[in-house]
Amino acid sequence: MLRFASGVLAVLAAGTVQAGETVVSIANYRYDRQTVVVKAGDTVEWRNDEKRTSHDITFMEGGAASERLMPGDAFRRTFAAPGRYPYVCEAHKERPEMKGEVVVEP
Ligand SMILES: [Cu+2]
Repeated sequence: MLRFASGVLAVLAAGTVQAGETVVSIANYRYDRQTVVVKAGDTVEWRNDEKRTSHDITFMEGGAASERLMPGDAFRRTFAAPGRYPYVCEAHKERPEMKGEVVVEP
């Protein structure tokens, strides 16, 4: 019970994860989850957890792309409309682990 309570406090203190938000960590030249499924209106956050490599998130449909994310940087996008949103890291798109997809359910 104590352990559970302190875990909750740690999450709140970090202040990064809120209800309706999904985090994709980037490390070792890969997105840690290649497919994430969310609901319309949800926000996805990508976080560069590398030591020294920068990455980006570039959506295939165009229009939305992150800046080049330096280590420690994060990018967020809120998905209003249901659909499939494939993306790559433009800088490393030849790597299969640097591709991902957000599936937005109604
Ligand atoms: Cu990359």
